Amino acid sequence: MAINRHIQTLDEFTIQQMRDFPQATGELAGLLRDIGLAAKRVHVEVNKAGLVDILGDAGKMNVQGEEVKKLDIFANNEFMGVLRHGISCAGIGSEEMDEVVVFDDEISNQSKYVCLFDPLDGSSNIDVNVSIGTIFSIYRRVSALGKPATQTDFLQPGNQQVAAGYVIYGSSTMLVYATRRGVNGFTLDQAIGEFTMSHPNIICPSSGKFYSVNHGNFFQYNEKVQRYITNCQKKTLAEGGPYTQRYIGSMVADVHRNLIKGGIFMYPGMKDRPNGKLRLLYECNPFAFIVEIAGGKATDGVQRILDIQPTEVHQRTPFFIGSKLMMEELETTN
Ligand code: P6P
Repeated sequence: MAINRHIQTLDEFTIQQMRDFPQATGELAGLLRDIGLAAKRVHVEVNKAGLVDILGDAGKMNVQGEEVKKLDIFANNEFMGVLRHGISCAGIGSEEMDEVVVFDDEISNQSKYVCLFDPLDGSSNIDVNVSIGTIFSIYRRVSALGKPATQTDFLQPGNQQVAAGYVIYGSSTMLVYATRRGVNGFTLDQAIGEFTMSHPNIICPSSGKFYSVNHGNFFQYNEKVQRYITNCQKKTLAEGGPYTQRYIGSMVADVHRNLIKGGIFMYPGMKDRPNGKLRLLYECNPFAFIVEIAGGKATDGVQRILDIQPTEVHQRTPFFIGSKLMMEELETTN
């Protein structure tokens, strides 16, 4: 008998995906459900951040030399906690931790996957109530099962990702994740406390009218990037313009908007920071995977983000991502 489901929850969807692959062990489905659980807990704290003394800097500096706010620490501990106590993850890397954490217990050592997280990206926006997000990346281990995960498991190129996703804590809380089968978005229904399918099979429009870049750094960018930005400002109606410049200062929000409506997001290298600001492993790779599966493109200005061979967990990269035709126009700008 066909079960008539108006709206699928994230858990139901991951289980249905598993049913479509009889050989699946259910570990990936379980891992995604664990991430969904931690995201719900972070959602609760983010939504009351203005009410309790959880705001304000924790006083610590993270590995990036940035002040760490208490919500960053809470989010990091939540995601690490559910994965350490789950059965699907052998260890995690995180923006908030200097080194990767290998769980090294009997169950975790048998787990097939490792995860990388930016537990709360854009946290400098917490105090002014701007949307922030969690970004995650999932790899199949290359090290032997039954033993602890190794650094090599975390330093795989982005084209080896099994799944990647993000949570955006905005006007509503959404979890979007991609596997090679597609990109799907789930909105948190607080009435039942479940992420429910709201954006099935997300496709990134081949072009758009939004370009996202920090204009304050304009004269730090190379001439090619400056020329592309200037061209964006000059787009006529006949050329698909006029374009709108939208830069929220929270990458999850900017890239999410461009994924849904079309557009391009840029965090270029600069004269004093040739590798830019964004991190390859837990910011750029996950979004590059998601946007490519949805039909868009992502590069470092020279090569495909997903083809970069990482050498360290917190390495940075210039980042250009978005609609296919807008990315190709950037690439052909001389
Ligand atoms: P800037 C937030 O700190 C972040 O990592 C991204 O979410 C955001 O896109 C970027 O930095 C903003 O950086 O230098 O333009 O303020």
